[in-house]
Amino acid sequence: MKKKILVARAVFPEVLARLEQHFEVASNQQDEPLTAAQLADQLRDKEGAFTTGGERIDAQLLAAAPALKICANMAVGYNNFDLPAMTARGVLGTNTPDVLTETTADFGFALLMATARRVTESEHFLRAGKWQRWSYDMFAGSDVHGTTLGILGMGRIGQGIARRGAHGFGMAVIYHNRSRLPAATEAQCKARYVSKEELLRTADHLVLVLPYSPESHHAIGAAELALMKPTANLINIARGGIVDDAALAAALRARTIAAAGLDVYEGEPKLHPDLLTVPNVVLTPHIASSTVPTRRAMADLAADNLIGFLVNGKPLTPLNPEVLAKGR
Ligand code: 8YV
Repeated sequence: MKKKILVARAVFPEVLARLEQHFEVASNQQDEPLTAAQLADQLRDKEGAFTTGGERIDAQLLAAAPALKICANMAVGYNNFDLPAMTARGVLGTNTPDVLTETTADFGFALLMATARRVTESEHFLRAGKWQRWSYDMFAGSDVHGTTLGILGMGRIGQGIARRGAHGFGMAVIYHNRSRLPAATEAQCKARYVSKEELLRTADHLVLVLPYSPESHHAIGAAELALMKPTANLINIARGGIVDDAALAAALRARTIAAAGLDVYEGEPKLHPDLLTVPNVVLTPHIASSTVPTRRAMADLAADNLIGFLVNGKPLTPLNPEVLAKGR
């Protein structure tokens, strides 16, 4: 008898077909996000769940899903998982590291450059039919090459952005992280470790790539923004909630920083209304990992985790391997 799983959001049909070879699959190909109550109801008799960052897995949901053994997230971030609660109930969590690193670093750089060079603001101007003549300071932005790139959160994606900045654009790279990187990694990235305060005060372009946790909630708020240079740009490809979006919108409006590039938002897909009216911000809808090959690789890895664990007993990228040690 095939085990039952839920695929909580729409996914590539090829990946769904592969899962159907191994499991009895309930899928949400119509892609209506499930409420917490609908998710709990759907998971009542399931052993596995294919989730995305939008599905919250917490103690309340787990209590309603007694058969659940694994939640395979199609994301590297897993702040939608209450991992201690999952571990307490013997439920394995898996994520999709590595397969999205370079693609996401590419996008971090794309957003940095679009922000510095005012790409979307100038396109809106053009589309609105406002371009009448050339002028010497038209959409004059910030340089990227030869400036100082600051990175907050120096994991795999942060290192990818550092390499691009240092080797491709001759940027001086500084970073702050919970722990300092080994000297060899710092050398590869040409990155220098600094305090958070020095990072904020010195960076011309500050890129946020740290995971969301209660400790990183509003890591960038009014006080931190006040330390940044008035010419600096802030890029957030990490998670909504790391930046206090109201404080950021105020800083952008007052031009105490030059501009921001945002891919993630507090309470997304809703945005703080002020972010929609300030001109000096580039806004994208959480697409940093979204290339066809990378999203496919993420979906494949999430599927491989389900098959690996529920069929063969061996998940590829477990987040709480202590569950495996318990022999469940
Ligand atoms: C996903 C992400 O698109 O991997 C992550 O952590 O933020 C994105 O790549 C998103 O989480 C949907 O699952």
